[in-house]
Order: sequence, then structure tokens, then C-alpha cells
Amino acid sequence: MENSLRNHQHPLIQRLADCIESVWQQELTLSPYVVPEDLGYIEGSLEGERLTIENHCYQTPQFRKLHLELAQVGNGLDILHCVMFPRPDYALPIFGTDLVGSRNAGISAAIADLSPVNLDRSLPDRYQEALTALAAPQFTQPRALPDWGDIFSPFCLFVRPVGLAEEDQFLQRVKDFLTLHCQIAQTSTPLATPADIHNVLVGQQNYCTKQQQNDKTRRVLEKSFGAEWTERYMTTMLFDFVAV
Ligand code: BLA
Repeated sequence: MENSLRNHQHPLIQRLADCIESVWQQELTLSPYVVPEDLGYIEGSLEGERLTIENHCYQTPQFRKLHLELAQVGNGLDILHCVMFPRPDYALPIFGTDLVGSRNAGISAAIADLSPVNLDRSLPDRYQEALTALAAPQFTQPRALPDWGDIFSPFCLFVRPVGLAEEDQFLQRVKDFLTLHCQIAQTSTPLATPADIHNVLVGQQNYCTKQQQNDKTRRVLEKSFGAEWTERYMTTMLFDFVAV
């Protein structure tokens, strides 16, 4: 049961899921995170297309929720979704990645970012330095961000990876993002003032409300689970936030 879905998904999704979990285990001190009972493993099929969702969640001293989700629609569309929500007293960016594609037609969307939540929407210096030092990404099919995508950093990678070499490059870059993020988080100190913590909450809330505007995600979920369930899922499981 555990880890069963990824064995049937696009190879890049399997590899990224394994990579995320191994970096988390290597770099962080993980504890269990209790997923609402009915949202751990979910199956739905309103319009005939069966959607299966498998959620893996953890927490750590620095992160309120580490969320890795694998989903499969019918026998065609495979999805990996991952977000790391820092605790509100850590002024850390939000790591997020999304892979969408099919085993036949390949990955159509591969996105990864460390998104700033500061008031001025800039990444902390340590991140800018570490990210600037990485080799420049080289992909033949970059993709344009939607309007709500103003939450992402200048280092955001959004591509359609073509061929194994680009898939490898995407995987390596996400691994680099994740590793440097976990290492910086492990050595960062918590904020001390309510005003600083308030600013983090505002930034995280903005990130979540923008992500909730992703109609492509919403449409896939609505087809199998309906509008009401999808609204609840997007606001409590995918992009929940601590109210300011
Ligand atoms: C795009 N997300 C998509 C697409 C689908 C989903 C079908 C369109 C793919 C394409 O255009 O090729 C669907 N994604 C899902 C579903 C889930 C999911 C159903 O995660 C969950 C069950 N999305 C995220 C995160 C980021 C993200 C964490 O969940 C970024 C860090 C981004 N997904 C994202 C963006 C697009 C996308 C920017 C493109 C949206 C657009 O072009 O309008």
C-alpha cells in the first residue's frame, strides 16, 4: 500500500518522489504529520475517470508540513505535487514542485521554485547566493507562468522537459534546490518578534491564495470529486494556511 502509486507512474515522477523523500530523510529530522483521516488515500470517479491520490506528510522543527502527493487520473495523467510549508516563526521561502504528464506523451509541465514570502518578495541573501552559484538551467521548451504566478522567484524553473537528458537535468536541479533549502533551514534561527512572524503569515497566505487560483488543478479534481470537495481539498490539504 505505502508507496504503491509511484510504481505505476511516469519514471520522472517515481525518481523525483524517491529523491524528495531521501533528501528529507538525509537532511531533516522528520516526525509524523497527521493527515485528516479521509484524505490520506483517496479514490474518486464522478465522470468515469478514476482519480487516485496518495499523500505522504511529515513535520520537522522548521517545517509545519512537508507534503508529497502522488496522483493518477484514469490510466493516463500522472501528477506529483510537493510543498514544504515553513513554521511561521521561520523566515524561509516555500519550496514547491509540480510535475504533470503521461507515460505516453511525456511530462508536459515541470515546475520547481523556492518562492519568497518576505514583504519585498525577495529571497534571503543566503538563498540568492546559493541559487546563483548553480549551473544555469538549459531547456529547449521553457513555459510561461500564468497570471497568479507572480508568487514565484526569478529562479523558478517552468519547462516541458524533452528527452532523458532534460529530465535528468530537471531532477538534478530540484535536488539542488531541496538540499540547499534543507541545509539553510537546519541552521536558521526562529524569529523573535510578533511583527516578523506576522509578516511571514501574510506572505504564506498570499502564496496559498494564489495557488488556489490554479484552474488547471481545480478542473482535474472537480471532474472526479465535484466542486465542493475540491474546494475543501485545495484549501485544507494542498494550500492550507495559518490565518493571520
Ligand atoms: C499546471 N497542474 C497544472 C496542470 C495540471 C495540474 C493538469 C496543467 C499541466 C499543463 O499545462 O501541462 C494539476 N497539479 C494538478 C493537480 C494537482 C497538482 C490535480 O498538484 C494535485 C492533485 N502547482 C502546484 C505547485 C506548483 C504548481 C506546488 O501544486 C508550483 C510550485 C504550479 N502547476 C503549476 C503551474 C502550472 C501547473 C504554474 C501551469 C498553470 C497554467 O499554465 O495555467
